[in-house]
Amino acid sequence: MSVREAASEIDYGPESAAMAAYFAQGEKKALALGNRGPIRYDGLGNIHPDILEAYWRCGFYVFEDVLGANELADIEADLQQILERLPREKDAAVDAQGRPALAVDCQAPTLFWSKPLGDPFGGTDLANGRHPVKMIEPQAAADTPDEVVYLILGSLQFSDACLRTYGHPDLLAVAAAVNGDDFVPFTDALFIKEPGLGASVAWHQDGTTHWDSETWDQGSHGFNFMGQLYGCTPANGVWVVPGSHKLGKIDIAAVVAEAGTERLPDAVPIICKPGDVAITNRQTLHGSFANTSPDWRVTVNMGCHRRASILDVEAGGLHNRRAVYDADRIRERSRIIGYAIDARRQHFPDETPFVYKPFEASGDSHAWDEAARQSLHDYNLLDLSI
Ligand SMILES: O=C(O)CCC(=O)C(=O)O
Repeated sequence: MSVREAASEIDYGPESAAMAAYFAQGEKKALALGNRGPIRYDGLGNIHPDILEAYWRCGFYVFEDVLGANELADIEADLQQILERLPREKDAAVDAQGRPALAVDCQAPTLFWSKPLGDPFGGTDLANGRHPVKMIEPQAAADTPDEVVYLILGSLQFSDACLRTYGHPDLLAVAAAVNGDDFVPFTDALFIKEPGLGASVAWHQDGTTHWDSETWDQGSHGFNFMGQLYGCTPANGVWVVPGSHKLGKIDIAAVVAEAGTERLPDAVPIICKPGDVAITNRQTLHGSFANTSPDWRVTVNMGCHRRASILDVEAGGLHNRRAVYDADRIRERSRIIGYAIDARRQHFPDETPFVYKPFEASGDSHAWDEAARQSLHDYNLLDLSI
């Protein structure tokens, strides 16, 4: 069975017409921003300055056609395995076939559940209270499960294909151009927004640490790459308020109150085809609606920081336990970059692999093999959440 089996559209009840108009207007505005296209380089081999200008202006950019058909097929095959191995219900130790379920032996926060079309974080104190307003929770169909997994952290331990995407040389070149040659990982995730089931992620800004820092700027809290397996639409994708990453900490409750609706008038959807990869500044005001559409949205999410934003900073809470991120922890967590590059080199031998400058300088080398795969169990205990 393909994970893409069709589902029927769920509506927003009395809000349906307003949602449809919002989606249509948002899409039009998004496509006029001038922040999309293939990853391009200038004559010196640097990421093209026009791309960086548009990214810093808007707070997001859509890189088109980054992942080819074979790579997408590999990700889809891994996704299928992951879905089959999920606990058959929340807190179950086994999957639908009675086998030990995915992640039951993980200590790190790994599987995130929600009621169908719910908003598990909005209007709660969870995640340092960063999602102050609840989104609309449309009524799901009667025959849906009580809860579904919509987010998997530490996802690279479950998918070689996602690991290889992480090692994509053009994406890593973008990471270096935005966060510096010594960029570091943050967290990795799969967002799974199943049609008629997928939860919303209420409006929020991601950062928790540097808002009041003297050195705060528009890039202090890094970015997320969002690789799209099936593409994303206004109905199932992430929405962003362009330019909001420059504004500092936003009073989100006040913004929603002033708008009189969670359909924030300045927000636009990230629109992608299968194989496009968006980059989104974590300081932008962003969120996503419950997936009432008939289309799957599966995002391979790869977070990335500036080393200077992390080194010797004490933080944590949502993705990992509170800790001071010293150089040893950063080096250990950064192994994933080395493994990803090597896994990709083995699978795509005709591609020129990315050279990660910190490993070139330190002489660290990372061979992707079975022992390395085993060593990734629970690797996200060392996530670098700020
Ligand atoms: O993919 C989504 O729906 C939400 C993503 C998000 O909020 C994030 O990556 O910070």
